[in-house]
Amino acid sequence: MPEIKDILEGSKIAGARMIRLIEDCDPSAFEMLKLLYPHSGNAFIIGITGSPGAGKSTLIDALILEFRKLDIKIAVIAVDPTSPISGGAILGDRLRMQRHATDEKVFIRSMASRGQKGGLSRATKDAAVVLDAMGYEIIIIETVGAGQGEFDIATIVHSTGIVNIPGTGDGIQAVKAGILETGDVFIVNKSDKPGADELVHHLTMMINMRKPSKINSAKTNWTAKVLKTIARDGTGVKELADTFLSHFDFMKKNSLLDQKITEIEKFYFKSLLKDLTLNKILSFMETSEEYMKVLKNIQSHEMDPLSAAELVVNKICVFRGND
Ligand SMILES: Nc1nc2c(ncn2[C@@H]2O[C@H](COP(=O)(O)OP(=O)(O)OP(=O)(O)O)[C@@H](O)[C@H]2O)c(=O)[nH]1
Ligand SMILES: [Mg+2]
Repeated sequence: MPEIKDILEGSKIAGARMIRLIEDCDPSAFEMLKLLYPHSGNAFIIGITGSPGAGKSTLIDALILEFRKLDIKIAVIAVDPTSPISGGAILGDRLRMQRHATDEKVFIRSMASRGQKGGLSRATKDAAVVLDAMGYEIIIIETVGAGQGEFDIATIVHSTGIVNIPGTGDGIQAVKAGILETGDVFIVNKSDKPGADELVHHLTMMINMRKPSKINSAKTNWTAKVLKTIARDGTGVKELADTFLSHFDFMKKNSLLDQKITEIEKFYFKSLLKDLTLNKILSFMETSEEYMKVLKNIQSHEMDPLSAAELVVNKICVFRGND
């Protein structure tokens, strides 16, 4: 069992063990997270997302190099929401960033979904809390896809970078998947390939057509940036690192960061509520005679399942609101 003290002192072994407990949905992780939480809240969390093979890991590897030049302590979590068991992609992620493994101020960890009960986004957020409490100043989360399925990276990070590649119709897909709204930085990677300038142009046009946020005035709205990179040789990666840092500064100066943090915490709190409520309901179902009675009534069509579900929920949940 990892010690809280060791995690707070930044022990990589203790941190890795703690993340393992989170992955395994170990109940002790929950108790430890309670103690770690007050020590978190200092890191800048970046999400890097994009289609499989877009070059996300190669790009993050190059980003680590740039952030290290600024002596920033950096951690990376590569998330694999698709495969239930850590597969080839994760191994690839690890290999691509291997050269940083011996750097004391770099921490790289892969996370597989392994049928997370609480959803992958919560487990990833939990892991980010651990890394934050360990003292990492920047945390990068790599994940495939954006705005798709249950795992929306933008709900748990401060800044979202979306990796696109030329010649794949990525620009059009971005519009379809609705990710234009969530991206803060659009990266046209593999710009050594034909069609990069067209994609930059296309994305810029799309971003200019984005509706300004209702909450902020146009002046305090961040205009998403479009950058060209060649992750393989590091071209454009310094500019990318600078753009993320300036986005962070911009958010801080315009009170957007507090707003973003509130959104993230609200999402985290809601997903915790959902999980805890579900657990309560499930354990009630396993033990209650009343549940068996309700089940029989449904089977015999004396009661419809909708009313039965309402009955169970109302019995268990003391607080009831409109949300
Ligand atoms: N030509 C070219 N190839 C690149 C560039 N960046 C990455 N690649 C190559 O693209 C392939 C996939 O790179 P990864 O970094 O593993 O891509 P990924 O998006 O992390 O992939 P998954 O995690 O599997 O979704 C590798 O063979 C890289 O060498 C680039 O800028 N130009
Ligand atoms: Mg990868």
